[in-house]
Amino acid sequence: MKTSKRLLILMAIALFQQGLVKAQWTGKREKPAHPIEVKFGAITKPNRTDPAMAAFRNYGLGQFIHWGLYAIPGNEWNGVSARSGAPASEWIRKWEGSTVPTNWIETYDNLYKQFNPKNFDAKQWARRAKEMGAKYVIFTTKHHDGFCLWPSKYSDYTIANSPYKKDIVKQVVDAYTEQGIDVFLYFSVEEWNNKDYVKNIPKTPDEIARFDRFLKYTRNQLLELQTNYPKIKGFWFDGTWDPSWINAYAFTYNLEKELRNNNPNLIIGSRFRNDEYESRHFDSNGVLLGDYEQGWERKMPADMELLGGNDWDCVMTIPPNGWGYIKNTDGMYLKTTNDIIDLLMKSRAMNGNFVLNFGPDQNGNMSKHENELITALGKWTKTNAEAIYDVKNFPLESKYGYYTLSKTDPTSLFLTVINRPVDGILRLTFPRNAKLVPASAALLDHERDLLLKKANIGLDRDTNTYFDIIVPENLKTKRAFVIKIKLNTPTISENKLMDAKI
Ligand code: FHN
Repeated sequence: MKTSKRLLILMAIALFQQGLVKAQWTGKREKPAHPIEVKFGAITKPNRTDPAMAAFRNYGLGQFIHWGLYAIPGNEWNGVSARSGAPASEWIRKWEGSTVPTNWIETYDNLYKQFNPKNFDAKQWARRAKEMGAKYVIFTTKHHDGFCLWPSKYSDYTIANSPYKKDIVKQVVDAYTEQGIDVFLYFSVEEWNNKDYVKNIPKTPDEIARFDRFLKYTRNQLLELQTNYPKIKGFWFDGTWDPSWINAYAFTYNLEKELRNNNPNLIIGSRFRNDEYESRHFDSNGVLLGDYEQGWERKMPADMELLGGNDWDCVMTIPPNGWGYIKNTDGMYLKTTNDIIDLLMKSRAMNGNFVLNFGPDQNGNMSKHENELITALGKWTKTNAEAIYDVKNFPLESKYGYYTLSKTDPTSLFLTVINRPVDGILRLTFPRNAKLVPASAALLDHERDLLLKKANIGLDRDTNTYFDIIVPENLKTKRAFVIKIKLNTPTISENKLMDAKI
């Protein structure tokens, strides 16, 4: 390598190590030509092959639930909206500006005295999640406000001290597990109202002592969750961005090891910790820190290249933002069933899971829109299950929608049609030298066979070959539909034809 290029790389590493250049959350990781020594890097190997991770890869659809004290205000207080003052509904404690109510933080921190969700029925939630087609749930045990939905013996700010009293986390874990839905516990490290929490790197003896207590407290709570709820499949960490936590890399490394030793099948995403150079999600050599990439939040990777072959999931809100309950959604765009189907199948086509968030109200009810989505999505996922679960990426793209390929039968290809062509002809483009090409097609919903013809559009020096699937004119669609395409080896006559000399 030329000296100047080497110099540039060394300078970049030096800036990175000094924290002057920070890695982005998501995006393509270039593996450096000269990896640096990383002591607190990844603990597990990328693309784990054990049954727990194999199950993760097949989940397809997940449900996220954000539930806590923020459900009581529902993004407003005494009729005044927090929209212009709080970053999101579950962040309402951080309400600032001209609209914030007097003594707001005190009011918020006392909301636990009224948390008594009279309609909460974990079994009903779980039944509905199953109906929707979710195979895993991520449930907030504790969000940034620090309120614990389980009776933690390490805090007084818990459900045990609310009028409701009963352990909500236990009910969720049991009910979802009973429905065959795997449970992941969301856990925010950052705590806004914990006196021991220090945001910046602790410097004074007092800060050092406080943050040390906070780290012990965090460890205790995580071990407590593991002990109380042994059925959980993983943790979904959040609030791990503050300099104090980033600086505690040796502690977090050991804690991850401990959690994994307690349960070798445990799944932890890339948000839990960073390496000794402040590199989050990926270590300084671009290696994923955790079992799957966990940075795709309210955004979807544009293409497979960005994913670098890592496992991943995308978590998504129904409104543009706001994970907790929002009483008044007037004027907000709420994603529709068709939007969700599009995002779900886009994720599946790129080997990822799609996780849809729900924010129940203070009584434990889902909103009308959420309920409608569950029902409509459930209908769709039931009909099209073959295209959603147990599938993987197929290395061709389609302008009509998304391909997914069965993992168990490499001759079963699915095309989710999002964009129905005006002329009713879905023209599939395959490379001329493809070993397997479309041989027959059928609609998944009606199991109706569709006409499939070979097309020859005679482009000069064309390296592709074309197959037309005819969509019947009388097929009424208000949602995307899936075509199951059976693949087979090309017939000899086709090859001959395509090879004909002129
Ligand atoms: O700040 C939180 C936010 O409230 C929400 O919990 C999301 C869910 O992915 N995570 C954080 C932002 O990254």
